[in-house]
Amino acid sequence: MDDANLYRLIASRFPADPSRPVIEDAQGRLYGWHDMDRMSARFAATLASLGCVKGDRIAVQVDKSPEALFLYLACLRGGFVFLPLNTAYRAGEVEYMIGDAGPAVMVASPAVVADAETAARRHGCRHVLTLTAGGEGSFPALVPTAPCPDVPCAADDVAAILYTSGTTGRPKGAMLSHRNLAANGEALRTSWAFTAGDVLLHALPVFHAHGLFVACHCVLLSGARMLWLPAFDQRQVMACLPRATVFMGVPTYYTRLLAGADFTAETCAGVRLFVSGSAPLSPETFLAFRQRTGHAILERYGMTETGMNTSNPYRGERRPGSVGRPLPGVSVRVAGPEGGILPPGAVGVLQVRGENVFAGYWRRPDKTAEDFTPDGWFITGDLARIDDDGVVTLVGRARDLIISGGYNVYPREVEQVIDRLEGVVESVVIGLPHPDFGEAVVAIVQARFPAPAPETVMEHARAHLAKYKVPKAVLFVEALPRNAMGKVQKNLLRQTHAAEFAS
Ligand code: MCA
Ligand code: AMP
Repeated sequence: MDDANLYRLIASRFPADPSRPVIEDAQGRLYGWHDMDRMSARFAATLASLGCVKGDRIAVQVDKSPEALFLYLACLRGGFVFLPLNTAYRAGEVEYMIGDAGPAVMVASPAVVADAETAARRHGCRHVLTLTAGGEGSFPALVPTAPCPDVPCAADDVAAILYTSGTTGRPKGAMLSHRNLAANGEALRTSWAFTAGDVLLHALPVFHAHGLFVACHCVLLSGARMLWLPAFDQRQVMACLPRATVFMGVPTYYTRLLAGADFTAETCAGVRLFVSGSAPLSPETFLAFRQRTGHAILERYGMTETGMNTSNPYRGERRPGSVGRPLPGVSVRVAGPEGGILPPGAVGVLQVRGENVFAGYWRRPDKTAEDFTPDGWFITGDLARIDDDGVVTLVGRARDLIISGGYNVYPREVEQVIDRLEGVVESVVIGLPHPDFGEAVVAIVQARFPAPAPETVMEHARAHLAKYKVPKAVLFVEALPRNAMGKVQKNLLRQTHAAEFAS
């Protein structure tokens, strides 16, 4: 069997001098490629010493650190399945995912380890260990008793499971294979012209596809280097940008940078490429950024299940409001309501095919089957049109989904939580335009007397949901507007309250 382990591919791209830095953290600490190789080997050996074997899931809910990345690479090396969890998830959200995925080991930050232990006990996860933002904790303190496994993998072996919510409100684990990750990483590296001379300013979280795969794989497959910030902080980003050649972010990062009067063309003098994705980049932001800096932000489009599908060109016109053409190896088409394929210019649901498309949802063959056409295309749920020249423009979503600051929020999940609160008759959750987050989560509540205060609704949501899902406003109505079928008219509510966050 050919070894398709993604780590093997990464190792083949190490620079000739492996002492060259691959990561520089916010404290100025340098980590060479050989340090990354040694640390990931040690972590893989630690997991093997704990009894983990190929295919075991390793749940990781930790703050961003170089060690968090090394733990991901350790999972690749050992053939373990990396299962990253957002540190914002609350106990109930984590418990569901742990119960569903059945990890053998969980590595958690000290802030969330108590919840992790409770979930682990209930679901038979054998080991819960800690990893701090400073790279310390009970996991790195373990001394391995086994050698680094360095397990050969088939291309279809699962490398990672990333949970992504569904319209039902229950997250599903998207299984990404070594082939999926390698194919997408290579497509991005070549399309965006990464070389060993690049310095990527990395400010994204590493528990989602954007920060973990899109950003890191471009660097790890090209021998480049990263300036590794713990999170997006406008001041820190401003301070580091002059040393970077590439920056990637969600649209909120760009609007926040533009909000600083001291953010100028000079700040970006050494940058060759700004990439945006995860949420729509408004043409206003694109134009304002170009005017201020001279840079046309390159917008691309993807999903957890597929990695990146389309991208504006590295060389050539980057069209504001469009997400460009399919990446090498990716095919796209648009289907009508009956499933028929539509001609150029018509709006329908975008479908995708290619080596980037995931292997299916973990233990959910029913859901997997629902999301693929009989001839094997993945149904994205995004509404799009493809113009004559092959350029894709997203025009909306067939799914009821809010994207706030690059994070997906499924209204049903939030409604279900709010509806459990005493005094609430029914809630409806919508996304409204927001100057910072693009869209903000808002709850429209019909309550009985005495109605709970908006702050009580938010408090309640905060206790059960990650903070980014908590409504930024709670509005009360006498009755929810319904159509003849009795269905709540969300469009009407969106129109009525469109100016809620107008600045
Ligand atoms: C934090 N809060 C948020 C968000 N983030 N609320 C709504 N939307 C958010 N995205 C909460 C905070 O907990 C806080 O709550 C309050 O809002 C204000 O916090 P603030 O300090 O402004 O937030 P922040 O910590 O600066 O974070 C905002 C952020 C961050 C920098 C935009 O959310 C971020 O880095 N987002 C990137 C998401 C991402 O990587 N997405 C990729 C998904 P309180 O006031 O109550 O304390 S992968 C994907 O989508 C696909 C594959 C793709 O195409 O990339
Ligand atoms: P996720 O489930 O977090 O992987 O989010 C994937 C969704 O993010 C896609 O289905 C799109 O709706 C949205 N998305 C990603 N990139 C873009 C973009 N450039 N413009 C608009 N929406 C995007």
